[in-house]
Amino acid sequence: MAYNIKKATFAKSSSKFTECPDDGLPEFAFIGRSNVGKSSLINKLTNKKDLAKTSQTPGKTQLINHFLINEKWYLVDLPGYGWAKVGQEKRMQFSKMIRNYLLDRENLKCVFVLIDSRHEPQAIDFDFLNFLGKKEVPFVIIYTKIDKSSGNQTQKILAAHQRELLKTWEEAPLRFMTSAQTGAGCEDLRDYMKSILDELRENAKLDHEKLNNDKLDNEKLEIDDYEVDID
Ligand SMILES: Nc1nc2c(ncn2[C@@H]2O[C@H](COP(=O)(O)OP(=O)(O)OP(=O)(O)O)[C@@H](O)[C@H]2O)c(=O)[nH]1
Ligand SMILES: [Mg+2]
Repeated sequence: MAYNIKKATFAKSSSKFTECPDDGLPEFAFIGRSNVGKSSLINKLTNKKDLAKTSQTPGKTQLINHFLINEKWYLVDLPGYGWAKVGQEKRMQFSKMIRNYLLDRENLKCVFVLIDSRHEPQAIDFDFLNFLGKKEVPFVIIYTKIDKSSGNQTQKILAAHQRELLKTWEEAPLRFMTSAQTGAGCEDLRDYMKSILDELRENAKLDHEKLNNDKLDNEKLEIDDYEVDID
């Protein structure tokens, strides 16, 4: 049965990763170029039109925004990345805030990298994927706005992306096709998040059992606190 998001509420906006919620709940972060549709997709996934602020003007989301889902985990809306001109060179730029968040946030379970399904492969997205790969940050790719092109056109663009991905990756990363307009792909995405949360719960259980088997002292059984309950 499809996994439902029954409750979604705004939790907190943070300007530093150290200000993010410290309750240890698992989370998934949405990142991608400005205007790619991060905030819109969060709203569609949660069926709440105005949960995350959206805008036609790029750069709307400036802070790290946490939304609490079913009171057990978070969706995180991040600012978009872009190019910055450094001297003569153009360099990929994302703030120290995002970098620290991506590299040091322990309860970040998967990064969703959003890419506009209408565009040929862009260096900035691939640079970002390579950065995540090098740093071993788990991620999947989410293509957005598939309602805006024909199926054929989207397939052509996707094939070009696939070729580009296979230049770097032995296997292409997991990919989802979505639309925040029609809701396409949202069910798959929610199910995917649930599968990660289930796995976390299983692992927490196994850790707990192992601790018991090892007859470690009671203090260590505080692992109970970590148990992930998502229903
Ligand atoms: N047709 C269509 N429009 C979309 C879709 N997703 C987003 N949009 C539109 O694209 C624009 C940008 O959407 P946002 O969700 O604000 O984009 P963002 O990635 O959060 O942008 P920043 O916060 O500025 O980085 C808005 O005008 C949305 O209505 C989609 O799936 N289909
Ligand atoms: Mg946004």
